[in-house]
Amino acid sequence: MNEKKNKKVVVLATGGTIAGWASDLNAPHHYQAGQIGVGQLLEGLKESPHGIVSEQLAQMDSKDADHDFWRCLAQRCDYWLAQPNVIGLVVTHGTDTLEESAYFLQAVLQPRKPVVLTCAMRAANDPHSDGPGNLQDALALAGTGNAGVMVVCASDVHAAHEVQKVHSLRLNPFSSGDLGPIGQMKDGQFKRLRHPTRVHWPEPLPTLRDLLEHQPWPQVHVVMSHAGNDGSVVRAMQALDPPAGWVVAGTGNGTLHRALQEALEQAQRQGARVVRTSRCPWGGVQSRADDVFSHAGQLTAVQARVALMLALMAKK
Ligand code: DAS
Repeated sequence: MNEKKNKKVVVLATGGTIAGWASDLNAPHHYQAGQIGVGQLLEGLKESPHGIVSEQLAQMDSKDADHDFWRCLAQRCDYWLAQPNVIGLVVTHGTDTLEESAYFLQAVLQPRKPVVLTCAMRAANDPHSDGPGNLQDALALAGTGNAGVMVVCASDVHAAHEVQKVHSLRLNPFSSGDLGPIGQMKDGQFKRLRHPTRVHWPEPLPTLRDLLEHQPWPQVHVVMSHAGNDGSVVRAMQALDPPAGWVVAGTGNGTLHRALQEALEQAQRQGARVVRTSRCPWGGVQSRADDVFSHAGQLTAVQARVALMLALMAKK
């Protein structure tokens, strides 16, 4: 076997639209996510210069991702990344929580090899499916040696800590904001457009062992500030089943309705961590003189939820 084929790219399949199946091709947007196996996903792709190993980790609609799924995903990524002949990983994933899984994997693994998440917005048997092209790009990107967790979709390459799903229907639903993607895939080649912004971890990070020792993982809820928010959701949860933490997606520069502010200050007095973010997709939040909560800087609310949950599991 030639030297290149000794080098492996490992494909970890988890479901999503890329594995989706439309029962009626006259209405391909009516499909079930997570229906076909990783072997079928890989059929019909161009010959890869590297060997390919594949594992079916899950078959789910990623809206249902949970902490057990993340525990399994982190363990299997960690295992394969440690194999000397593995040069990179591809994770096929639903688009809906892909940004959360990407941020989580970057925080926990900080890999020195490529870990590429990819997806599709059309089902596998849709005549215009985008899955095969995205998967082909992901396999190529996983072989480039670019360290870190990345997302590839519609030829755009994003850094894990910069990407968000910003459109519910578009074939290219992801964005890295004003700076744009870090690169593009063209004919199997990675064309870098820029380097990612420096990753800032606002909280201490746990080791994988810390994560695996925690069962269950601490619950961190997200609440959004909006007109008329009277803080009742926070007060109800604090009375019923108080979480370890709250992330609040505030208006503008992370400002909160005063009733919500009062409810969260009470929650903080009761022992919950509270982190302030903005509900605006970009710009993040800056610290303010009257801050009573910590803030998550440039992180989105869902990224801040991951960061806070991980911090609560980090060994002091
Ligand atoms: N519901 C979506 C998911 O699995 C389907 C997709 O876009 O992948 O996240």
